[in-house]
Amino acid sequence: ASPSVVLGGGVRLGVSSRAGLALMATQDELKKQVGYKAVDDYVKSGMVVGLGTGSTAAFAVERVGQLLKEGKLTDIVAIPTSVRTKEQAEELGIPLTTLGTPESRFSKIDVAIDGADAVDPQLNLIKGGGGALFREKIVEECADKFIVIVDDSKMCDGLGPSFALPVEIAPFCWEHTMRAIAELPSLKGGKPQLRLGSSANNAVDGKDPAVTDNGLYIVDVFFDTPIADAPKAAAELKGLCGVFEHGLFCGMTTSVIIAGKDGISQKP
Ligand code: ABF
Repeated sequence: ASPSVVLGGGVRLGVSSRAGLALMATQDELKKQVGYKAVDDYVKSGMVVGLGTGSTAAFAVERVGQLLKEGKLTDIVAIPTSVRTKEQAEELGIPLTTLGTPESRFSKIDVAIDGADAVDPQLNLIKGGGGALFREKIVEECADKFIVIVDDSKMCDGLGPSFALPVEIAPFCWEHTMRAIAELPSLKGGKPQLRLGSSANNAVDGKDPAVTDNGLYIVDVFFDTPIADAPKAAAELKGLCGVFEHGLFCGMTTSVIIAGKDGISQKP
């Protein structure tokens, strides 16, 4: 994918025709199906719920709000993974908290529901196309269950070629950090590129770096071939000075709910 057409991260789809718009409508329907199913199957009254970010997760947030309003869910407290999601949840009247509250009840999350940019056969993920990867990761690590919701376009044989890997880095000496990322043995062949835009929440091409909710930059690493060992790459990235967080989510997924033209499936 060319970064010049990207909104957020390494998005693949170009939509300029009627057929393209129809495809988007279909994909939206698939996203809604998995978003609603995840909430219906996994969210129960009294739970602390991690709310993901992105167009698929937005349907899960919508469903939580809907069920609360109808009185079918009660006593829910939610932790949003981005400013965008916080605003959506507030509009829907979903009670919110953060991981930072002293009440022990909120130091653990019952279930987190979120989208992904790519899912490999081991259910490792690339996330962060929307720039919210740090808050997503910390919330989802605290969750007893992490439910991933995707349409089938996100499933891949190996992470990398289908969607660029986002890495959140400090603005200070960012060029140095980007070079260090390019030199990591486990990311061999990866081509890092600074994400541009006015902000990670409303990324558009421009000459300023995109800035995340944490005030940091994002580097998108583009690959022609799959990352050979995603857990190793995750560890090497974390070892780099200047890297705050990265979009490899390895060994975190409880289950992936996948919507395709032939219906909904789930792994495992
Ligand atoms: C979040 O939203 C991100 O981790 C991921 O980048 C993105 C997926 O967005 P969408 O559901 O809009 O494809 O889950």
